Amino acid sequence: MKFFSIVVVFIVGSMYTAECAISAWTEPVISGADGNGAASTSLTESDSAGGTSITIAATNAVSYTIDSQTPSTGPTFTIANTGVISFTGSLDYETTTEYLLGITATEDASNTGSATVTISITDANDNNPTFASSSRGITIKNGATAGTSLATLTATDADATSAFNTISGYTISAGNTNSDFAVSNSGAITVANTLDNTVTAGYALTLQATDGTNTGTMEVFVVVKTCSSSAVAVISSLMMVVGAVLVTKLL
Ligand SMILES: [Ca+2]
Ligand SMILES: [Ca+2]
Repeated sequence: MKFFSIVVVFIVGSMYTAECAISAWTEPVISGADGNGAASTSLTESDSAGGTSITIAATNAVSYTIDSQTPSTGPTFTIANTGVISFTGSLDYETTTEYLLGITATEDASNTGSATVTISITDANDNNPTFASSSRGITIKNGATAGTSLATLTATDADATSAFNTISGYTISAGNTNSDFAVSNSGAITVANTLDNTVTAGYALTLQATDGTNTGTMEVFVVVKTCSSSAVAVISSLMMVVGAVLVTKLL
């Protein structure tokens, strides 16, 4: 009768080995980029399938199988008879932060051993800042002076850790004719120069948010209207701005 101890950290060296051809798992070996000789290791969610080598070893084992994967969703882990673990699919820290693999090592039909390998997933900056909507139209009074508020538009970031999800700043990356608008690091857009719709009647601002590495954008269509402008005229002006942008992009 054979008996193997299954523990997260494989402390099995001297236990229940007398009858076993597979005397025990060796000091579990996890080699490769993440190798540290322990029964747990980590992958970064940006690691590509097949790009990372995790190897375990059991004394006298000639084959290995993965009997269980928890959770079973997401990538599928496989193990070769050499003990090399790989996966297909992709990792996503925002979905799953840890996988437990129940692994059996086999020498022959009557000599097996099992263990659990814990694979922790670490976060990567794989999500861009995003705004609630891709575009927005805003009207502002003709003659508005510097400092007048236009709008505050903020972005969010789906990465799980603050190192990767903090919006560090906003910029107006396009469409800011004459630098007539400014944006703060909190997404507050203000007038920078007195607006004159006889000079510039509308703007198509590209507002950009960054997490320090990745960026996300939205379009802000601004119509500078006089007080007497009718609703129809304002909408017409807004349509002209949007149309002009679309034509520009198509060209
Ligand atoms: Ca991010
Ligand atoms: Ca992430």
